[in-house]
Amino acid sequence: MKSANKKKMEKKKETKKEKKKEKNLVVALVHMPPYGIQMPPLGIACLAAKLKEDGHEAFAFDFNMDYFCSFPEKRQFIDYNKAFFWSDKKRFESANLINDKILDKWADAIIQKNPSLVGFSVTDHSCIVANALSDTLKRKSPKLLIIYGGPFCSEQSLQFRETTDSVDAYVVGEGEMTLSEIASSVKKTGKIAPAKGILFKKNGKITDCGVREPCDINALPIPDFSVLPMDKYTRKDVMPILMSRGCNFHCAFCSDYVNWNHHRMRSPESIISEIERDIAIYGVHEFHCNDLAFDGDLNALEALADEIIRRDLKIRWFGQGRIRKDMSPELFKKLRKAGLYRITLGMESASQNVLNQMRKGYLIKDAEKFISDSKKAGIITMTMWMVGFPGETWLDFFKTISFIIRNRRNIDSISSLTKCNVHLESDLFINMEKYGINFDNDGNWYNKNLDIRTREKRERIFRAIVPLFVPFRENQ
Ligand code: B12
Ligand code: SF4
Repeated sequence: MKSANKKKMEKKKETKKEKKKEKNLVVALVHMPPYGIQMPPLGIACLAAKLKEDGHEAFAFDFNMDYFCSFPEKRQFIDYNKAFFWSDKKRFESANLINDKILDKWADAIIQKNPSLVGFSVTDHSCIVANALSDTLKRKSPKLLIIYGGPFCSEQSLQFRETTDSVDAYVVGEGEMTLSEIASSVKKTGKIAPAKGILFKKNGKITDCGVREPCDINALPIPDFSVLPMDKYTRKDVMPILMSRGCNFHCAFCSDYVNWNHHRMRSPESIISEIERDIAIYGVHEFHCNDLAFDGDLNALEALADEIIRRDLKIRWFGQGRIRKDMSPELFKKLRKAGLYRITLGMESASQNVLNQMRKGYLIKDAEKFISDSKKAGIITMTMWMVGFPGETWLDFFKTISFIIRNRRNIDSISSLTKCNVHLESDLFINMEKYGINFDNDGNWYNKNLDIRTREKRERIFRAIVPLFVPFRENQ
């Protein structure tokens, strides 16, 4: 009798197991502060779309937005200019940005959805708070599998930044295909199997599972924003979009090109289907192109412009471009007709000496022509600048100021001014000796020509002189 019961019980267990196997995987995607609150996070929408395409259930938690809505007195800290409070442990703690009550609330909200896998989208600024929430989650639900993806994730980050063993795996670069493989392995085995694009770190030991090849971006589903609290984002008239991924340049200070691979533009059909969906569902006619450089492939860009014009889509769009010698005045005009109304250019410096060291890949005269043609086509031209690149002298610095003054009629605004930082993964970091870079006790880099005080001084002078000629419009 006993053994018959045992058999019955075992059978029941087996069928339960089988059923669980068939059931879709529930995945929670988590976005952490600090981030922009104007538009939904595009990365989460891309990942949710892929998970749903694979038949899984995806939930998203935008805790940046929750923070913004729940703590009006702390809103200033998710502002662009205060983001550094989150990445510096001392400042993070002294400003009392997070406490156990908030972490408990967020962890409980996730656990309530009963996910098997939790994927955090993490930047260098959000890693401290993401680690704290991961620890809370693992304490409350030890079996939960936690992964990180996003700009924070690289082998160098895991080597040089504080991490927690609560995280089971890190996904490097484009996440859709790697997440898809992780979800399928968790569904089948309950574990994260090694796959390209994954880094594991346990007890201080990092295991690299290999580099994933770039995604075929036309094969990806269009981003799914329905998982996000769309009514909460402050700009209801604009949606983020990626027209392309990657960049073919290797600027010495940049780390973005490393994980995004070479430039690939989506087909006009794919981009337009997303635009039409956003017009139909969200009623928007303006698009923020989040590409590293939307003008990475001029033939593909022209094909897109032709199609937008042919379909008479009444849209406006803007994004970040690169100075290109081969951009013709005619193409500028066509792009304007197709809705491009604003371009942001990472100019950084206007000393040829510095541009060459930065590996920007263009001449000053090309930059002058580019901004002049852009302006003539009626496109608003915004510029981003950087002071204190390792080889920059005072003469180089003043050449930049003089360029801006000389070209003030073609530069509508300064959209950002930064002091040169040495980012992990960048050539400046990898080849530190080449640039003579050392670090002081506060973590600031210096070489024989430049230290933090000189960089700060250049920034002050720039901010004092340039607005007399060209307005600053940062964080736009
Ligand atoms: C647009 C943008 C913004 C917008 C955001 C608006 C919006 N809601 O869309 C604004 C202007 C607000 C912004 C602000 C900031 N930004 Co910003 N921003 C970007 C930019 C240009 C595009 C982001 C994007 O949409 N990418 C496209 C999506 C699809 O990519 P993604 O989110 O990275 O997701 C993919 C992968 O990373 C991965 N992935 C991401 N999350 C996860 C999670 C899991 C589980 C998995 C598996 C995979 C995965 O898969 C996704 C799909 O392939 C990036 C540069 C870049 N090209 O990525 C910088 C970038 C993200 N920003 C950055 C920074 C530093 C900031 C600021 C802190 C600026 C500052 N003050 O210094 C502030 C944040 C604070 C604030 N309050 O604003 C850095 C982060 C650096 C780092 N290593 O962490 C970046 C990378 C630029 C850079 N190199 O400096 N930003
Ligand atoms: S700074 Fe811009 S152009 Fe240069 S490598 Fe990075 S993404 Fe490309």
